[in-house]
Amino acid sequence: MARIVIVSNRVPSPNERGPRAGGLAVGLADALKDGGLWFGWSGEIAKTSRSEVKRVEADGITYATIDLCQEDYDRFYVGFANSTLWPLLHFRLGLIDFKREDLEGYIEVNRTYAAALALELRPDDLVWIHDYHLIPLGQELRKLGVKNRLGFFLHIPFVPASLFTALPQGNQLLRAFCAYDVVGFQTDEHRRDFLDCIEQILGLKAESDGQVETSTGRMQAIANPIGIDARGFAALATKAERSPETQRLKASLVGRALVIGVDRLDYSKGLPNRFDAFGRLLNSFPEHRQKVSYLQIAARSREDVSEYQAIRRELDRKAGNINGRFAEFDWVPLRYMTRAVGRNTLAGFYRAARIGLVTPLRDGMNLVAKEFIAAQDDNDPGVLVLSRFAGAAEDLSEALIVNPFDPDEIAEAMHQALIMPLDERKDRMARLRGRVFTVTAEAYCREFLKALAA
Ligand code: GDG
Repeated sequence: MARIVIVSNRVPSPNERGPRAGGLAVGLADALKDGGLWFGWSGEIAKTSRSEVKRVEADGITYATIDLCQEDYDRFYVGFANSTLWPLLHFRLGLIDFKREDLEGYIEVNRTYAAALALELRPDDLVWIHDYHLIPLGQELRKLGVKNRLGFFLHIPFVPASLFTALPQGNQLLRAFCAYDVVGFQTDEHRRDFLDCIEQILGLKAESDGQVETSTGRMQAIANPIGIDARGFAALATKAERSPETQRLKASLVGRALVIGVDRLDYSKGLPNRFDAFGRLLNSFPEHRQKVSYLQIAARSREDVSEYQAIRRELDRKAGNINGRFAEFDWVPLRYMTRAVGRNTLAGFYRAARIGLVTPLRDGMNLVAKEFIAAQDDNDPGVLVLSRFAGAAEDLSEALIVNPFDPDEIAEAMHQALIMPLDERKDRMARLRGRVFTVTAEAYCREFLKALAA
């Protein structure tokens, strides 16, 4: 069997047990357990220029990492990846802060990664590259003569051609996709938008099965939704129900219904609208006052990017307004924290919640929606309120699907969830669980690697 090589911007440390150790890391590590290689950035900033590749072996997997220097980090990561590509591919043209030197830094870092990775590769390795930081990596590997099967998966959305053309030198980036044998997207909508760009901007013809004849060979675009380790997460949640943290949370609710939101603190996640929606719930449906508590965990991320500082200030203000307006001396309606909590704790909190609020303005998939579902108690499940613009909505139609741009609609869905009879909650959740336990992290890896090996 061919060796699997995974490349991602951040390589998890083999011993990562911290609060962020996520399901995808588990799913991918599983695909590598027969002796694979995981290559990428260490997460460290080197003091001078780029350093050598560092290798650690654990459980049969080789983790090979490289540091970035400060200038690379600023131009590649903070700059082009997170201040141009991230807003562009989340439909937020107004937030793009493009600089030519950032694009140059982005290409240079990909070139450096390619040079280091090429030395690690064996002829029949299957190479699977992840996400928007590394789009040109396949093309840079090809320039070095690498002939291996190369796959790429985009974790975030893709945009229609009319938006993509806003990207300076976008043709160059689109051409970089053509160096891969397989390009994967979370949903069929993202895949279609990508193929439209290929046709309209590059003038190439896409077949109905997503195959594209390029100047150097064939590329196939596939839709392959990511999932979680649903069984593992369900077991974690059942166990965490009795944990001291979950018990403390339940005691603090004194019988009130818990509404939970869990997101990286990111403008794509629709948090201001969600806070507004909660305010409108308390205003328009006063019967729920003092009967619900909304806990929003919004772990800080990308604090070097100015837009992330702005959203944090906005949320601080909105949270203050809601609590100032509605709180009673013995009831704080909104609990808002920007610290990450442990994964076990999170699982127990999801299980204790009556409503899971997942209302991104755009999202590739959204794993929180799937974790919330996996964590529920079949006998007394909560209700998922889900944005129609999360990739997850393509598959999870039994959630209460909302337009995240309309806080009143979110408030109405929360009201509907709070009064929903037990039988309907059970019925909806049983169907949702059927999907989440089928489209798992393991199935995602298997399907992608099958397409790549074909
Ligand atoms: C990208 C795409 C796509 C969050 N806060 C805490 C915590 N988390 C964990 C969640 C979940 C993960 O982080 C977030 O995953 P999402 O899928 O919701 O979102 P992104 O980070 O934006 O991920 C997204 C994903 O890639 C995978 O393809 O679904 O669309 O944007 O696992 O649980 N975990 C812990 N503490 C926290 O405070 N332990």
